[in-house]
Amino acid sequence: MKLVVIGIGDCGYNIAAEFVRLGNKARAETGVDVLVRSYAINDDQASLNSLRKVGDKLLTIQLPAPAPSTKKIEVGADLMKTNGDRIIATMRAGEFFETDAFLLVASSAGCIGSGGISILARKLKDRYVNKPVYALIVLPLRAEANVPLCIYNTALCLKSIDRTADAVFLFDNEKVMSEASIKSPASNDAVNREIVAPFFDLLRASEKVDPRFLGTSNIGVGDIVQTLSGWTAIGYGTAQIPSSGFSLFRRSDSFESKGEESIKAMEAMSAALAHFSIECRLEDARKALYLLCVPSKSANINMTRSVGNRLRELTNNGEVRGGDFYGVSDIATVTLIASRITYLDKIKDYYERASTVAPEIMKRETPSP
Ligand SMILES: Nc1nc2c(ncn2[C@@H]2O[C@H](COP(=O)(O)OP(=O)(O)OP(=O)(O)O)[C@@H](O)[C@H]2O)c(=O)[nH]1
Ligand SMILES: [Mg+2]
Repeated sequence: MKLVVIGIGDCGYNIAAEFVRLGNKARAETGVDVLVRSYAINDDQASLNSLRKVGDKLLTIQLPAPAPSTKKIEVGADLMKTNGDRIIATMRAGEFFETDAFLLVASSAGCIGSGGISILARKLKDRYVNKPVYALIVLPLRAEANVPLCIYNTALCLKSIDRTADAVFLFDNEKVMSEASIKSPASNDAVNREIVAPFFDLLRASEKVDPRFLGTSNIGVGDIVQTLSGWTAIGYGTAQIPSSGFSLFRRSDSFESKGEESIKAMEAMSAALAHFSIECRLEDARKALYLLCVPSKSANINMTRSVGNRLRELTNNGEVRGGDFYGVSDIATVTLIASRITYLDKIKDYYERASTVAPEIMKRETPSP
């Protein structure tokens, strides 16, 4: 799948840059292009300048800085209403022909990104009616999550992007950080690497890869598009496959070794389930997708079936798509997507708390007569 990634605000532009690195890795390892272009949109010229070294797949677009009065989401939305058409005009529309989908990225708690993302998503949807527009939203850390403005911006951002984008990938900063054992929130780069990592196999497997990498049942761009809808979580996990030179008497095609390798696929699946980008219950997901990547010498059709059957069980017979492809290292990797999730504790909590803090925010922001 070929993406145009558009990052808005600080968090958005950092992740847009990380997608460039992911695109470079996909080209180097599999010879496929999964990133058409990344755009980084921000009001801070200095930070945009610092992205120049990322390479020419990343283009930066500057927004005028809003008046420093407030960081309310409405300010970011107004800024994008005024500048959105100019931003789209500066993009290389000729490249959108080969693009399968747009992926817009922002944090929910800030102002520029959280306010701008739904406005830009709407403009892109109106202009490119047949292209899916997906969003990737980063939810705040626990330490920030009690700040009234942060709750207010997050709830409004979620409400508006849910109405606009075809699917919304949710990433809980707190969950990503703690599961990757990232010590400090200052290490945004490490968090951002964790955020883009689950997209690697997914994007490259759905491209026309070298036949060496083709598995027993391949997924295509259509499978991803058919799966993605509404609130979406993504995760991936790995398991080391014992090398076949391990024992003199072990044959890699023996019944025992195939059984052992299937166990490794299930182990990678368990790791993926534990590393979803947001806490969710799979029985609340109406759609799901799995992708298994194993070295070709270890592959067998039962592995893929086992992963698919388990996902069907967990989603209560939800609409499940999936497939496999071959990697080069002795590792089994499982990528999982849970989509059209009907209930998420985190979202319910933000919506409830926003109704409590909204009057206070309004009062604070209304100029006295
Ligand atoms: N994962 C991740 N989170 C980030 C990053 N930068 C900021 N955040 C989170 O994003 C939120 C703040 O939003 P920003 O993206 O900085 O805000 P903005 O869109 O630039 O808007 P302003 O408030 O006007 O600066 C906080 O919850 C931060 O923890 C990043 O590079 N990666
Ligand atoms: Mg900012």
